[in-house]
Parts: sequence; structure tokens; C-alpha cells
Amino acid sequence: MSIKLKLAALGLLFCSMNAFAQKTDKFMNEIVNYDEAAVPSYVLPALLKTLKGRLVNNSSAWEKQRRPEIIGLFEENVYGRTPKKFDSVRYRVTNDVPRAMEGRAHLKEVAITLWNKGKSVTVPVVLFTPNNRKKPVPVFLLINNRPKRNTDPTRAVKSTFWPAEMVIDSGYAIAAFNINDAAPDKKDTYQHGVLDQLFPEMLQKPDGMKAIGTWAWTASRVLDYFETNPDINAKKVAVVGHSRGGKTALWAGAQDTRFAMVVSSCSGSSGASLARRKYGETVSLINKQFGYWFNDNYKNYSNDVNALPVDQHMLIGLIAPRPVYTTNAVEDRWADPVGSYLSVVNALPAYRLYNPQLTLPVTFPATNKPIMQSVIGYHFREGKHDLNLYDWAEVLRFAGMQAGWK
Ligand code: GTR
Repeated sequence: MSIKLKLAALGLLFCSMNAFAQKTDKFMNEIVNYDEAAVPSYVLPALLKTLKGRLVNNSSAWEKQRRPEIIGLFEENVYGRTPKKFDSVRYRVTNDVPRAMEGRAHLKEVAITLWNKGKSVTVPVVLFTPNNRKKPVPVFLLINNRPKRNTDPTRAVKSTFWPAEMVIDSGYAIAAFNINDAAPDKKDTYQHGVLDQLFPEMLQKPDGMKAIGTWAWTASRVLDYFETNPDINAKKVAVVGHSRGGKTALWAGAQDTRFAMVVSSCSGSSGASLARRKYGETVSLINKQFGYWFNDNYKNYSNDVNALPVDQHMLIGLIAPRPVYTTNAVEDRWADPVGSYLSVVNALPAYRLYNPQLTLPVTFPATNKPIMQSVIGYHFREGKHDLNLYDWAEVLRFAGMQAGWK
């Protein structure tokens, strides 16, 4: 049974939003639905029922049976298989500035070189750790899908997409890697990196990982590095991503339970938003435009989304009981804000296996009124498709409420 939202308040909200907007649009020869009334009725795949039909009512059955089963379904049908091992790794500090940011932070640029079967790929990481801290600190790792100037180690460019000073002044470390160093974000060249060098077999198989799978795998390799850095508390690593990076952050956090927190900004289709709602970007549209992000099997669902054995609430459920924060923006209907919040609401049963008291409002949250219910956070803010200072400020506030993050 899926949980539906109370649409009365929502209707009002979206009427005002839609006052200037059309209810449909056309993109790549498809009608794009922006009309809540035209969302088809659908039944979500059961989060807490195994493929053999067994109901899961405790965290042990969830962790031993259902969780691995759901990961396998996402691997097989959406993001592709994640490699379980590789041969070796080397970490090399390429730039070390103990008194960066006017002395507030220690900058390290680290080259992570990953080897498999005699070939290698190097992924550079930028990391600032606060200087006034005595203990190892939690870290926010951004999966950067924008140009590298957004994570400028010199701080000549200060981007609101990665506000390093703000995070440092909150007492946390901040890091980033760029997705293009692992798998170029282009349909004709995505394979030139981790895929063709380290795991060429993935490119041959219909369930092999492609770009998003590769970026998520790489995020875990950065976490491996954090485990070797004594300034970092590797038990408190938040993985953060926006849009395609947000889809990746969810998939990385869903699989790798070492990620202690997941932050997904405006991740939309195949991220936090429910596929079955067919609102804004659909599975069909994302496969047409960005097919190289997903495995080949995902294409089978372009015209038959109800046949998918998963929906995106299950991806968020995989993060339980760890903190998860998702965001949407008023001017980003393409990413289906209501569908994202519904995912979170429908992921709740997995969280309740750990904390039966946990609840969420069933009414869609008002604009700029974040919800922070224990380990689940969500906001719908004014403005555009972006990861901005408002988002970071709320995420930092949410982090401050979590055990071990202060
Ligand atoms: C859009 C795409 C979305 C989202 C976004 C982004 O064009 O349709 O799924 O991922 O790009 O990454 O900025």
C-alpha cells in the first residue's frame, strides 16, 4: 500500500505555482505532465515484503534478506552491478597547505590512483579540514557534477554550490571529487575512465554499471581514503550530490552503509522521485537523454514503468536507519517535488523498523519550511534547480541535530 499525500493544501500551492505555467510541455517528442490531476493511479512495490512474499517486520530480516534483495534489484534493473573488488590503491598528497583559508583550515589535495588488472585511473580529491578542532571531524563529500572551479582549492572562486568556508566554520571538513575524473559525463565518452580501464566487462553486460554506478563506486573509494586520514572521523561521512550527483549520492549511500548521512538536492527522476507518477521527467525521457547513466536493462521500462520491480522510495529505504536529507525547489517541476517527498514518506516503514516512533507529515511541506524529524529531513524551497546556500545552511542545521555530529 502506498501512502498518498493530502492534496488539499498541495492543490492550493500548485495552483499558485501553475498559474503562470502550462500543465503539459513537450520534450523529445513526448508530452511532459505537470498536472497533479493527470498523475496515473499506481501501486508501489512493497518495501517490506521479500520476493518470496515474506513480510519483513524487524531490522534483522530487513538487513539480512530484504535489503540485499532490493540492492540486487536496483543493480539489475537501474544502476548496474557494482564491482566488489579491485587490485590496489595508492594515495598521494599533491598539495598540502596547513594554513589555508586564512589559517582556518588545512587543505589537502589527494590523488587517488586505483588499479585493476594492470591498468589504473587517478581521481583527484580536494579536502579542507578545520584547524581549530582537537578531535577527528565529520566530513561532507560532494559528488561534483559541475565544473571544477566550484570546488576551487585556492578559494579565489567561492561557489555557493560548495561553500567550503561555511562548512569549515560549522566545525566540519568538506571534500569533493569531480565525476568527470571517474566517468566523463557525456554519452560518447563516459566509458573512458574507470569503466574501460578497470572494469571493461561492465560495458558488455546489460546489467553492467554505467556512469552513475561508476560515480557511486568512486564515492566509496574516497571514503576508503578518509579511513586512512586521522583528521577525519570516517564513521561520520556525509555523501552529498545535486541533480545527477544527487541520484548518485542516494545510490552510493544506499549501498555503502559506511556513509553515515546522505544529502540529495533536486535529484528528480531516478533519484528521489517516484517513477510511477510520470510527472516531469519520466524514465522514458531520462533513458532517451541520459541513457549512459543507467544500465541497459533500465531501457526496458521506458514504456512500462509499472513493470519495474523497484521504485525510488526503496532507494531511500535502503539508507535506513541513517540520516537522509532531500530537497526540491519551486521552479523545478521537472524533478517532481511531490514525487520526491512521497518517496521519503513511503520509505518510512524501513526507518520505523529501527524507530517505531518516527513519523512524517502527510501534507506536502510548505515552501521554505524544512521538516527535520529525527533522522529524516526534507525541504521545498523557493527558487531554481540548484544546490545553494539555503540548502547547505539547512543541511548543516540537520547535521547538528544528529548524534555524533557536534
Ligand atoms: C537534467 C536531467 C535531470 C538532472 C539534471 C542535472 O537535464 O534531466 O535528470 O539530472 O539534468 O543533473 O542537472
